[in-house]
Amino acid sequence: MTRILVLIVGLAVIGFILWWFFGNHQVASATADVTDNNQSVDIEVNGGYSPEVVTLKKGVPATINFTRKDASSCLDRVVFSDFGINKELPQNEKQTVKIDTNKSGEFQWACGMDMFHGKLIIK
Ligand SMILES: [Cu+2]
Repeated sequence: MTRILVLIVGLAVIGFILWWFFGNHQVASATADVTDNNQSVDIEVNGGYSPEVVTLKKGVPATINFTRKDASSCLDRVVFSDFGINKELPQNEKQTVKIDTNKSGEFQWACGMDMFHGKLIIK
């Protein structure tokens, strides 16, 4: 009886450890809402990007709306190097970035210092 109890507690502890290390690290991702011939996604910038992974539909003009809540200057620019975009993000203001979706693939975006990253998936 005691052995079964120990086994159950042991499994519970292992489960908790697995959940702690792996369960919490899910990356927030979003797929753009497509309306007519346009798709858009809102991203909150606060100690990083939320969502951090954005999926866009190929060939549909896309806009990504960044709103920076974070006061630090670290995140005050957003850079899409593959698209030649480097835009200022004024605090608490919605800033729209237009993305050319004619080419499929995975593209990174980053803060002005290349410290925080997000990923764009066009397919
Ligand atoms: Cu930075």
